[in-house]
Amino acid sequence: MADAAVKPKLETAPATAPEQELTDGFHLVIDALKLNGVKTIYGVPGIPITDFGRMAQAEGIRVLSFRHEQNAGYAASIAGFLTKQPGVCLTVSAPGFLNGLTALAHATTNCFPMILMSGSSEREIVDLQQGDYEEMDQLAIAKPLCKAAFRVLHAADIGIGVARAIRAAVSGRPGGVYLDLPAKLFGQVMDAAAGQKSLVKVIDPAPAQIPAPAAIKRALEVLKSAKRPLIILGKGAAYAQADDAIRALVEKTGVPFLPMSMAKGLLPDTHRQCAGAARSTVLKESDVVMLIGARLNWLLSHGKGKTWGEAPKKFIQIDIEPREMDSNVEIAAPVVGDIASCVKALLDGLDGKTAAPPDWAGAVAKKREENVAKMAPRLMNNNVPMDYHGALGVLRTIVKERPDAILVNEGANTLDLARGIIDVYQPRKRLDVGTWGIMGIGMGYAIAAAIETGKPVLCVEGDSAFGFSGMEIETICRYRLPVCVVIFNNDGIYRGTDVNAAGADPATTVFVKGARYDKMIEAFGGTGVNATSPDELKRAVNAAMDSGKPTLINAVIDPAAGSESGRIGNLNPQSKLSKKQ
Ligand SMILES: Cc1ncc(C[n+]2csc(CCOP(=O)(O)OP(=O)(O)O)c2C)c(N)n1
Ligand SMILES: [Mg+2]
Repeated sequence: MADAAVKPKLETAPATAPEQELTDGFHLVIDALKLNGVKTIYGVPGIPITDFGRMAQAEGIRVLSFRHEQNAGYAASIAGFLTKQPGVCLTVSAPGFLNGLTALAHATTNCFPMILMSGSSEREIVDLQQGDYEEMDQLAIAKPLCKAAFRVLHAADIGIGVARAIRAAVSGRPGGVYLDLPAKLFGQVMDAAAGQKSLVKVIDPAPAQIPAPAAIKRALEVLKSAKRPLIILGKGAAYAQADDAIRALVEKTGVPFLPMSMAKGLLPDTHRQCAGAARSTVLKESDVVMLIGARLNWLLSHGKGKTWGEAPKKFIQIDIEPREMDSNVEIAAPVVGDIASCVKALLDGLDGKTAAPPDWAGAVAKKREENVAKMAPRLMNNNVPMDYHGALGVLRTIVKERPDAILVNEGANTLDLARGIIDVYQPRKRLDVGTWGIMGIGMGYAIAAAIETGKPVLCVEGDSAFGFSGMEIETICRYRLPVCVVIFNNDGIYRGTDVNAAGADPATTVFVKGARYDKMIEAFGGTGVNATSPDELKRAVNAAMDSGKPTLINAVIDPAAGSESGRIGNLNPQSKLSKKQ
């Protein structure tokens, strides 16, 4: 069966040319992907792509089968972030496609290069709406949710279709691309040599975009005029893999830097210029802010309002997308180009007078040290039941001792507190909910992080967050991945203490009390541990990281310890009528 699927059926060659070697749509897609360096596909099999998955595997592409397409899609999206090459997700028609679509939209929002390749039903039937198996006009639905969408109808166009998808995903501002592959395409047969010739190797898929010298000069002048400068590093800066140049720019200027969540580790959080623990001070008091691959979206309060204080500010913004400039506030010095080229040009233009005034750098460092010292005793508490600080204090030490491990993090309190408490020491080691604050990235990210980097992965998950992708622990066990999942089990969303005063149903935010998530992984041969104290947690995580075996630790957290929506409770709409007592 598998053999029959792997080989193109030569007997279908026309009788007039029995010696002619043929290829088909299946193989042309595989060859096009391989030609362009795609090594891994994340997906879920089914009609019409089951044989495609088998053949791709047989041809040496790693095809990872998930339990739900959304998780495969998140895996592909983060593979794109980690590698700067489009992560590929493969889905079946209509329902599978829709399941993958959230991840495609997520990739686009987060500027991760990804290609969602989906099988689709017969065009003739879909377009006449005659009720085909899994009928859906997928291309039309995908279009508004991604950066680009393409459909290939002829085998001879597969090479161009794949090339367009790759280039669209990675060039300029990266994003999600949809590639529609109708069922009939896979079976189309053509001359093998002509097929081979039709393939396209994408040359220089993400061309450097060099900033204008005048833009660099303007940016340096604004920076030089600063009394209280600040650099904000976004995940675009992490994506750029311009780590040495960024570090050199920060260190040569002496400017305090604030890493956004997934930019943590570009320079270690323990770096003397890191203003992570003095965030509110630097946002309020800075007078010149240089944004490197960071957008002034909700995560930075749109660059205005209370968070940013009274002092007038000038922004320098480095971004590859010109339309990002002035999106929320005026940008005094827009620098449009790819981050590596822009940062290098700025470095070349530094003249020694661009350093941050020492009194400002000193004041920021002092504030940071005060805040770190204030937090320290809370992180050492050995309370039972555990609170977030006690449990995260343990994980903080473990990550310090294992700086090359990748940290995946989602939840509300579990996210916000872990982001602040767990220091990151190397670039691209912290992967989290991103721009949308999306729940469900956990297991997909963990799987892709392990596959793409070969490094051990530590997932710090709220119990609700984990539930969105929990079934993928089977996938983790099946592929024997070095993933340790720690579930902060506080019996619910934000807290486990809510009561429904009006009836017998549980409150909307609570789960089964005392649930034992650790038992889930045992069903698949993984290691489950129930940890009730920081000491137990520490032992269990260290054992998991040493062994590299799939492990799930149920960390029992005080159900009363969290707060509503973690750190972003202010975003909940309030009405005078419904205001909480
Ligand atoms: C896809 C999606 N659905 C729903 C939400 C709303 N939401 C935000 S945080 C959260 C779960 C928080 O609970 P948990 O993960 O247990 O973290 P805790 O605060 O309890 O530590 C939910 C459901 C979301 N962000 N994304
Ligand atoms: Mg919870």
